[in-house]
Amino acid sequence: MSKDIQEGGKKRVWSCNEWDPLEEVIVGTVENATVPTWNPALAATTPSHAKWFFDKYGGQPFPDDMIEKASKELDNLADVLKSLGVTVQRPETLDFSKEVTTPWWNSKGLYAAMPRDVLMVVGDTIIEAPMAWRARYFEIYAYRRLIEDYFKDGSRWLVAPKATMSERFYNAGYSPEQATIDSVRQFVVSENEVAFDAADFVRFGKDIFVQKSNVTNAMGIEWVRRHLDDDFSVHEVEFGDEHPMHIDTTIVPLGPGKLMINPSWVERSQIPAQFDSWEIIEAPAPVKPYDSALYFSSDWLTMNILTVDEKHIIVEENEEPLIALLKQHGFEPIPIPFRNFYPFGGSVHCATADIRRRGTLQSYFS
Ligand code: DAV
Repeated sequence: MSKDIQEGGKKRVWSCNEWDPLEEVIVGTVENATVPTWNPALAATTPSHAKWFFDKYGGQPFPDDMIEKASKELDNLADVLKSLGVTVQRPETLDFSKEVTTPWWNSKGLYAAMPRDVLMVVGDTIIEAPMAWRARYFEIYAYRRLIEDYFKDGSRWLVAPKATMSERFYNAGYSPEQATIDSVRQFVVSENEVAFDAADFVRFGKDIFVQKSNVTNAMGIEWVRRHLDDDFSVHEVEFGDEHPMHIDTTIVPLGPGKLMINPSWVERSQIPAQFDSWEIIEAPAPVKPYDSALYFSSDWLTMNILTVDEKHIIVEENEEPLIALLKQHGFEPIPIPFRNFYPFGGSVHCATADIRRRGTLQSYFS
């Protein structure tokens, strides 16, 4: 990689980690969000208490009041970011209620609420994730006009191979009740085709950590590894979440040398040796009760924060123990209301995707 590229130069697309000063970001939208129908891929990670929601609304739009309240919070997040000098882009709204037909299956769509899941920027390259839910097969097209603009402005652009998502893509024998057998984690995605969501990766400059999950398999990890420049190393990690999907409520960097961990899923012995000299900070328990049930995620959306720079971190305003902890560690948290977005399956990290952060490509591990 040339020195110019290592330093980002004047590139519009450039982001190497989670904490350098944010300059351009995509904020998702819940417009036209459609509730998926219950299926094995969804059941692998969705809390069982939430099944009634999918039984009642599957195939229909999310209830209007949910959309309305979450939209306001997303618009406010966009405004807060703009007030901090960050350029904010929003995806196009697709008709997610439209059923699509492939040679193997039919499905409606989901939403364009979580750009973090579908694309990631590594250096000057945008990577489109292939995804692992049928309802998300065409989701990336909500971002295509933006990506085409970024490409015209000099970005590199990698599109991972789309799986068929036919029966062979899923493990027919997978059961969420038997997610670990003889100490070996089981997943609903098979190893027959490439699968990954971008949110199973977390970037620390030249080192990128990734977990296998119910949407990310070994082939997916290997695909990313082989397509990145030699400057990058992709390290696989495994933690204690029995039903993993996306790493951004498990380990979350707060800045160079500071890693926040989920104390209920991460044993100290599971933290890779690279972090031996890092300060490990345990996230406080989520603040309950919630205004609404969480249909797609665990409670740990507490940890799903957005670092704006090495000082400022956007957090959900009710998460007071987290806010206090961040202050104790010298950060200046920026609390915003975001609880009405939670039932869509994420918080501010999921709802955004970095396009540009100022800074250079570095190694943060000795
Ligand atoms: O904690 O259930 C949610 C992260 C969504 N991107 C969890 C993972």
